Amino acid sequence: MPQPIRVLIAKPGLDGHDRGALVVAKGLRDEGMEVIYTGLRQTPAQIVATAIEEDVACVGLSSLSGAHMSLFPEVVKGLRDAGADDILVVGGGVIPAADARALKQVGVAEIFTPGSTMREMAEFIRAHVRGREPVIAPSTPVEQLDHIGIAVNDLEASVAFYEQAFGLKLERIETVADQSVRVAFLTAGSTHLELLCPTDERAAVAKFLAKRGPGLHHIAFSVKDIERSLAAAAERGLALIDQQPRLGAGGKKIAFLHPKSTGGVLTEYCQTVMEDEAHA
Ligand code: CMX
Repeated sequence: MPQPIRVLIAKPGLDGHDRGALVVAKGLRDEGMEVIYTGLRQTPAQIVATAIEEDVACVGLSSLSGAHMSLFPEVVKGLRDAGADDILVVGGGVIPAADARALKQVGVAEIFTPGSTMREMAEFIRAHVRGREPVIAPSTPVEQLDHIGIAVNDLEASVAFYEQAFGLKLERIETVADQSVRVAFLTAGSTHLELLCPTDERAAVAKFLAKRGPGLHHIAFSVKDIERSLAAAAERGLALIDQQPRLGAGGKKIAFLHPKSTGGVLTEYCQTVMEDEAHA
């Protein structure tokens, strides 16, 4: 497993405001990085020492005091003098473009000004940390188990079974033309069962029923950004059945991962499509 990137967020100098630095620390953590925060009013020498001691791959300097032109280069020089110039240094704050250009010339890899997104910062760091193992972008964590798919031969009879045996409530029945199935969704606490019945003998579910008989067919995780989750899954070596999302039940975007790469369990990602996106 690739290790997460370790980042030191540091506040050099006398600047007493760290809200921005804390937001960046949290944002990079959400991007899967391990973030250490120095606290306020650090000297460049303290930052260099902490970066080396904590074995970070990147130092993110934040300054709002206007002293970035002296403090940032001191950190770069300190790392170089200590033989740790493989540590990537980036900076952020209210920094004029001319200063940013000058800082880049002395070894600050990038300057992020207000308006830069967390994604931009994280992607820059991932792409530029040096001398380490290649780093794979983390998957966005799944939101929740959206449903469990169960292949059935008779949809109505199976709905009645789950209603009677377990008191589940039928939410809706619909046909998913793209997958050649009729599906019934039953609410089961905070998740759902999706009963799947083929409408066509060439359907994936028909093949499954013929080979294995009725039973557990797949699990589905809801995700925030399905394209990104697919890209991250592919990067991790998981086999994608769908390279691009398709239209699934409930008008959601769906995509499947092959069971041979997910421990024998056919796994689906699904993403609710926003109203405005659906009508675009
Ligand atoms: N869970 C676990 N393993 C499965 C599986 C499933 N649901 N379906 C097939 N497999 C296994 C088979 O047992 C077989 O394993 P062995 O090689 O060890 O025998 C292997 O996968 C290949 O199976 P296959 O019968 O030859 O079937 P295909 O390779 O043609 O297709 C799969 C398998 C998963 C790629 C195909 O079913 C698929 O594309 N599924 C995704 C789409 C889908 O299932 N849609 C229905 C649901 C739609 C919805 O929820 O709306």
